[in-house]
Amino acid sequence: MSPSLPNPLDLPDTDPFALAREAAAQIAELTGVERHDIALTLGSGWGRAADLLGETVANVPATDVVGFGMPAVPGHVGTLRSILLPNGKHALVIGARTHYYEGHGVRRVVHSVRTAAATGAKTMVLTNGAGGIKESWTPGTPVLISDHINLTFDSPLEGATFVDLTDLYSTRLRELARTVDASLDEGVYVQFRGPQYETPAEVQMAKAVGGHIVGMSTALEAIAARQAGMEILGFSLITNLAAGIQKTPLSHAEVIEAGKNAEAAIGDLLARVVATL
Ligand code: 8IG
Repeated sequence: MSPSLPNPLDLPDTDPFALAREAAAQIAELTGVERHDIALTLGSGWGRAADLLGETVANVPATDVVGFGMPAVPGHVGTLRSILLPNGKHALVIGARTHYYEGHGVRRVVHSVRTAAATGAKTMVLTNGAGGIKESWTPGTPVLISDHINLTFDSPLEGATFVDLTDLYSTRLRELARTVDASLDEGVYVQFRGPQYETPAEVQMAKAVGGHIVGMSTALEAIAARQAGMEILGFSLITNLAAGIQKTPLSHAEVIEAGKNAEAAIGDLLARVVATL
């Protein structure tokens, strides 16, 4: 898509589900893979996993697919990668996440998830880098997401669309993940709007309402994935302790560094988990 054209998702008459089906048809055309079985969104620190999952069949710049915007970080075009898993299934790896804090609205945030569903994917693996509230989690610890609290107070659902969110982060898939690594801890993910990190008081609030992980993604995507009928597996890489839990200020550089150090281990973990799905 040319950067000079408006994103159709920003136009009031666009049906986001019809656009997701259009995007899925383009992915089938561009990758030569008719249907995908599993989709993964790889967040901060998780990128290495793509190389370990299986054989890359095609790697398409996300901007070639309708509804996917230009990257937030210029020069870093996200890709949609089709991977043939050792078990013969096809995985779609989404390396182009639109964050809520970019301010383009929720339709853009969840377009990749809706597109993944339209490619045929029945399982959605959502990963992110995040801050930890539990002091036992040292930077570099991967944890399962057991539930979420959506502090954006926004929603991908439009109109009177009443969607049940019980067991949103599938107990079945968490149990499967623990067959690969029995030591995996889990926690409740709290999505803040961002892009600023929390104040220490906000972290205490998140803790008081039952949160264990703080981040800026995933919850809105999980709601859209559930609406689309997918089964969801969520992983956070704890790259830092949340503000005020750790005694030093948070820095993006520190977060990137922790992600890099953990990359090989969590990539291997994720590849092994995906092999069981
Ligand atoms: I990486 O501490 C990462 N992302 N909101 N808070 C929030 N998002 C994050 C954090 C954090 N670390």
